[in-house]
Amino acid sequence: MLDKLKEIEKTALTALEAVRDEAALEGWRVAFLGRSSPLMQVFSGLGALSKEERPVVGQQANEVKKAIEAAFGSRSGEMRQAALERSLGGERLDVTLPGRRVPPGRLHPDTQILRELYRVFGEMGFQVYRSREVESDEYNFQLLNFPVGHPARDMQDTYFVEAEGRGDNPVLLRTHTSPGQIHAMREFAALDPHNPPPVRIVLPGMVYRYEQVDARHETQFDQLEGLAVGPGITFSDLKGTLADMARRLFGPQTRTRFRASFFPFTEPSAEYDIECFLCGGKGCAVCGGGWLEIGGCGMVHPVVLKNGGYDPERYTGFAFGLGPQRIAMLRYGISDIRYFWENDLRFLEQF
Ligand code: FA5
Repeated sequence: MLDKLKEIEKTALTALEAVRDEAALEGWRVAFLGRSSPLMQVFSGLGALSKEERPVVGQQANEVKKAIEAAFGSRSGEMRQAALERSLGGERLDVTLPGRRVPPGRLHPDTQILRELYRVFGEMGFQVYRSREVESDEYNFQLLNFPVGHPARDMQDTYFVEAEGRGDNPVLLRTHTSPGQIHAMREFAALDPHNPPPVRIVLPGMVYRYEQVDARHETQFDQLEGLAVGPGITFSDLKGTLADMARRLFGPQTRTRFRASFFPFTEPSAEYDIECFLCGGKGCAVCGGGWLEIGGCGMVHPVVLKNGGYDPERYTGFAFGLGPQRIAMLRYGISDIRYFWENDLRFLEQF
């Protein structure tokens, strides 16, 4: 029986050398490893052998089976490789060569900081609300209490898209995210015009201004607007919310300050600064004078509340407009805002 097994192995391996294609290989597999192959018959006949013979023959049969299977595996691997090479026009494919590293993608620092801001404000109960980038003069200015010809419009030099035939309501690229306040309030107020629900939202997005570009000013940048409207909201709520945001982003020791300012759509209004912790408030390339202006804010003007569908006798609210890129500059120690949209990999790969 042992001789027979040796013979089976020899015949199988010799026959394999003559195999040239997939069909022949399959035929060979059926002949030497299939259910009615001589080897399998040895296995099925084991029960008829004597107690002494059975383990010896069984072990030998297993070894022959392993050898035949290994030969089948390597032959079928060779044939697959040959087929691959044929499909590549005869080019040799070295599967042992290490692959070429594809550098992993990463999030732009601006996206990273925006996501962090969504998280921080989300923890405080604010929802993200998206509004359009192409606006009308009415929404970008008039409903926000900038009448036509008002000098405060000079604060935001505007790119117009279409002016002809539109009188006092040209189409423009929004100069700030504040027009989203009106869209949002109107949408919320429409849910229940006699009893509009409270609003607590942040509105992210690109804004455009015809600016003199420098280390802290771009012509295209983004803002994160915040709006909270409800009965009894006060300036303390605004201060608490922004101070808390800075501490959640930069740590509990972060110092912030409010400076009185003017915006037609808030009263009172303030600028909001964070002390530059890169230089400890001494003044450096990132902040300029020790504090970095992060945003404008204030209590929503009664005219704006009314334009949004909220009765200023019953509701008050606060709003703010932050510069996420300015926040990212502080967070990562970036000294020039122009790096953000230059798409220089040496800059982007650092985040
Ligand atoms: C405004 O745009 C107001 N809409 C903000 C506001 C909203 C006030 C709600 C009150 C209530 P301002 O022009 O100051 O304000 O811009 C707000 C922030 O955007 C600035 O503090 C700064 O962080 C950022 N910013 C302004 N101009 C530029 C610019 N050219 N490049 C980069 N960031 C800018």
